[in-house]
Amino acid sequence: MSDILVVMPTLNEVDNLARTVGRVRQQIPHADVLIIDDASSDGTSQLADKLAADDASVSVVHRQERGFASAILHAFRHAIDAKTYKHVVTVDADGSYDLGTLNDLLQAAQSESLDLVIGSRWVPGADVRNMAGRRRASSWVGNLYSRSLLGTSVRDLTSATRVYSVSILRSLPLDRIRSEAYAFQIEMVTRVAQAGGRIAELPIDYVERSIGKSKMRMGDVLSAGAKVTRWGVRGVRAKPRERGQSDR
Ligand SMILES: Nc1nc2c(ncn2[C@@H]2O[C@H](COP(=O)(O)OP(=O)(O)OP(=O)(O)O)[C@@H](O)[C@H]2O)c(=O)[nH]1
Ligand SMILES: [Mg+2]
Repeated sequence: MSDILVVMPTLNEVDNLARTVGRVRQQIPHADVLIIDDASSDGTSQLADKLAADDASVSVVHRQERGFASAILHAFRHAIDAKTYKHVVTVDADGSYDLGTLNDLLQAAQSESLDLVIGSRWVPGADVRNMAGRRRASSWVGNLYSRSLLGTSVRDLTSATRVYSVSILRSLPLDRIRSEAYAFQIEMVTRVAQAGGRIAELPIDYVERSIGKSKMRMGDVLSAGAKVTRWGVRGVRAKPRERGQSDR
């Protein structure tokens, strides 16, 4: 059994899933891959079952509920409960992030005992292509705003390509996390930092998805902005908590 779990949430990614699973298997052949599909209507569910039938390291969870964050949280709990995993790698199925450096992220987490390694689009060395001006601006401004308010130096707080140590996940109050989408990614960085986790960013190339539809909406951007503002005003910081200080 592997000590690495790669989680891939899917919602209608039939044209992207097999390629993305292939990329992951190429990069980290010894990892277990967990696809979490929320009743996709385009054949993704059936394709995921086929990929799992053909490869013993791939498994699928079929859920009736919806939610990107709850899919990732499901995998975190699974990794903690299994007791054999040391790292959880999160990847989108849509192929936007270049997974050619996934093994570098994992190696950094393993060799430098990091608790969160972020594949970052906004550090030197990363190449971001095909991203419409408005999206680019909103990612940039959103990151700058969140970074200043939460007091962190992380430059890509919303990247979905990450490696977490299971030991840090175990120390987090996962049941209390209610954010979705971008806010969820920002909250995870904040929680890891508060728990004293060691965080690093490595550059990752990114090409905006060309196949399939994005599930993220303008509402997700606005709700992340509102949440970060609320956290900032309440004094939430992405920094190690002092003794006796509550986590919210
Ligand atoms: N299980 C599950 N997966 C989801 C859900 N919503 C999105 N996903 C998957 O999560 C990943 C990220 O979703 P995207 O729509 O690509 O969101 P994004 O990458 O932030 O936005 P884009 O930049 O527009 O692609 C993809 O693999 C989706 O299929 C959901 O409700 N449940
Ligand atoms: Mg995407």
